[in-house]
Amino acid sequence: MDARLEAIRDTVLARNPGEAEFHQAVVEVFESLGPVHDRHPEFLEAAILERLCEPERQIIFRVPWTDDQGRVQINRGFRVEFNSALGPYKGGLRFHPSVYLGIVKFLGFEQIFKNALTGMPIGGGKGGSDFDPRGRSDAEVMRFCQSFMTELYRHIGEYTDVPAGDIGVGGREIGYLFGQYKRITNRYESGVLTGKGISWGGSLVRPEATGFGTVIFTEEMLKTRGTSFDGQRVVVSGSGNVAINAVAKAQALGATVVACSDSSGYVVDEAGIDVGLLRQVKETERGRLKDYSLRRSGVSYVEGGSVWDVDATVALPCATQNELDGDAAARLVRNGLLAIGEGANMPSTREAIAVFQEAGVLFGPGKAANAGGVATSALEMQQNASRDSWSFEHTEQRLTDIMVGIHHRCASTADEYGQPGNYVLGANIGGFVKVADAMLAQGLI
Ligand code: NDP
Ligand code: 2IT
Repeated sequence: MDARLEAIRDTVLARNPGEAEFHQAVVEVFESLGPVHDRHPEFLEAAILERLCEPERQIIFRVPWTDDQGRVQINRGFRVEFNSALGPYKGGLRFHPSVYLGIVKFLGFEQIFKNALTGMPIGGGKGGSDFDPRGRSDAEVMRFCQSFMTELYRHIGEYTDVPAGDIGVGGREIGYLFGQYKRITNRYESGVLTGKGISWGGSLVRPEATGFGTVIFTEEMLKTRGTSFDGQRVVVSGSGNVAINAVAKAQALGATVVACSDSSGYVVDEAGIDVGLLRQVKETERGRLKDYSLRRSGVSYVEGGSVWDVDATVALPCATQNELDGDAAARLVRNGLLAIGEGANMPSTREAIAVFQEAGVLFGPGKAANAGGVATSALEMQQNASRDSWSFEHTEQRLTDIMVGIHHRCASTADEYGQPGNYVLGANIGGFVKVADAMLAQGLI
């Protein structure tokens, strides 16, 4: 890494102790940015990197609520408003017991560059809570969401900060959050949240958008090698919103998805995952993946273990950060992997990325490959602002155009900087330059 950037990196890491995931995300971006600073010394003079790594605002709050037994429960809520150079802060809320400041900051930092790559007018932010929705009743989830919004509402707004979903936050939670925001503010401000229900301001294709977009981006990568999803053998990790829709789109393009997972284990279904059954088990019944294997013949379920033991030509990690390490990457490469598209945020460790890149595997990093979700959130904001709603076909075409555009931006930036095919470099530089230019233009703030 460039010595000037090393010094800035060391200061950032020392200023933010104990935030391993944030450190990882920062280091990965810094490793790409040396050549940009050779061309643009003005970015260094204006301390763009130092400013980018310090969130504009960080909010941490108590979330008190009562469970179904009447016991008082206390969780911690977060919203990190990272960067508003390109638009209002935009990014999801994650409800998972592992959530702490380091995770919210890594996600918010990545979001800045991802959102820039979409070409839409959105800044970067992220939030969430260490609340665990698993095993909670709808009434408990509602009381938690109402309490969470009772603090959050004063910090957000359609021109300020626009949250959406992430792990543990889907249509049900966005509904409860929106209801409470409306009740407190007495305003039907549709553009304050995205991922809303279709009858009350949501956008068609938003539920599918992240998984669909990941597959569209990966298809563009495959095209550069003269191939496509048609006939590929695919493994997907996770079985939530992103994973299910990635499975659906990959199979629609002619691939066979032979495995997917949850945090308890994975299924292998050589005939190809039955998306209808998967949706029924995971979305409608909120069940476990094991139930899928019990309801379909020819399916094996492996408790624990790693889904990356299953050989594949295309891998789509769609669960969580650092779920794919160097050993798993080496195994996938030995088993004939051609391409990997990250549906999740930072699912591959730095060691895994190095293995993929050395092996010449097509590697689409999350901040590019999974940008379809937030891009379609921006389309939802557009529809809300014009009090309009678009057809599925029109919205999906917009999503496709955006993903093809992101692929082009990453590929052409990698070419421009003399590293063709390096999508990590292309995504980091492509996103960074856009934000840095806007920050320079807006002065020292
Ligand atoms: P969901 O909550 O719908 O699903 C998450 C899935 O990942 C579940 O199968 C879950 O298994 C599994 N999972 C979560 N945490 C862990 C863990 N610590 N270890 C093992 N498995 C885990 O979330 P999404 O599908 O929305 O999000 C998945 C990923 O995609 C995340 O990285 C998110 O940041 C990213 N993403 C999401 C976007 C969106 O629009 N929703 C947009 C862009 C990126 P289990 O049920 O057992 O917990
Ligand atoms: O990581 C992400 O991009 C998301 N969770 C989606 C954010 C959004 O605002 O739609």
